[in-house]
Amino acid sequence: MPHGANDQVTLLPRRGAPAPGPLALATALLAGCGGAQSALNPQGPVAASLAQTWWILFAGSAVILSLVVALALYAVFRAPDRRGHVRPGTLIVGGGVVFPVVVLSALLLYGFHVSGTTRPPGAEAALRVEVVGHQWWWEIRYEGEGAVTANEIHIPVGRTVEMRVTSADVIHSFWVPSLAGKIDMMPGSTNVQWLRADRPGVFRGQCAEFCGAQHARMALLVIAEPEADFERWRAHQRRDAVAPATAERTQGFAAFAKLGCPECHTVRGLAPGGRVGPDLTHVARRYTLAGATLGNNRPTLAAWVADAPAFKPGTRMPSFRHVDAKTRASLVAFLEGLE
Ligand code: HEC
Ligand SMILES: [Cu+2]
Repeated sequence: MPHGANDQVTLLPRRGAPAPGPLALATALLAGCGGAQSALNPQGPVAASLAQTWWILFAGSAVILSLVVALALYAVFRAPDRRGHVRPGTLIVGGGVVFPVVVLSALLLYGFHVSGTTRPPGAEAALRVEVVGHQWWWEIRYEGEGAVTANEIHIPVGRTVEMRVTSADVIHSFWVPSLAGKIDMMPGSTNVQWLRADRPGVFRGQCAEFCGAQHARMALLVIAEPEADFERWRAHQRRDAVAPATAERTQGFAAFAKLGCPECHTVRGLAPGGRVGPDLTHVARRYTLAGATLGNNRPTLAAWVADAPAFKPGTRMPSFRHVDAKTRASLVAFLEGLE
């Protein structure tokens, strides 16, 4: 794997690193319960009610497991002539019929209640965001706005957001554990999910339906920010790209056109059309590249443009290794100008 790939969230030791001690391992496992991508670290109402369900099921299962283990130990260790007072009939009817009926009915009612809370408070709310799954990145469109981006969803804190999800190719699944449950992205139809972030923060999401070789490198970020910051971001995203301002960037733009990049990528205002790959109009403003698996900075941008398949074997973006270094540098300069 090229250096830097997937360096965002590293729970497992790198190959060749010394084996972690038990303490380090426990810390790593516990860290899995917090952080930017955990269903047990809810940051909004939908995720909170799902997390509560998780804890209730966990506690209930723990109680029932203890009970079963206690009964098994009793059966094994109590002398046969002294366990006569637990009658088999009572055990079968009580433990095999009455108990499950009561517990499962209670869970069913609770389940209805939870699915009620994951529905939106009212249809009025919504900021609508369309998310289209691609192998292996996310296209993000703000309804009626002309704002299109990739792998990075900005939302205002405290506002209900309607995610309308679909797919351009195979089935994917949209999952941002800190904010909501999973929802399938199906080609040819649209599924709707609601979420709200109650706190500002950056939350990581991950494709949750195996979608091909690079499924594991199909992540995204949700950036929840105060309303004013969000509006500023959105106003900026709506704008077209500015024309290249330096000689190098102008060369880079010419190379961009000549090498066929616009067949797959749109740069609004300069090179409209392509939708095979991410919209690059404001690519320089994004935190990450390539499905939130690479930080967005000059070395990673240069490495990606030179040889994308080295990072994501199987990607539709071709390698541009054959292009001379100077032309590639001008391409990177052009992309860096797409603020
Ligand atoms: C045949 C289609 C195709 C062509 C041609 C192509 N790309 Fe791409 N590009 C893609 C796809 C698909 C992705 C998304 C890959 C992924 O993350 O899985 C991508 C991703 C990118 C990204 C990362 C964007 C982000 O936000 O993650 C950049 C930058 C980029 N391409 C630049 C270029 C440049 C510059 C050229 C021309 C030299 C080019 N591409 C040519 C398909 C293409
Ligand atoms: Cu996927």
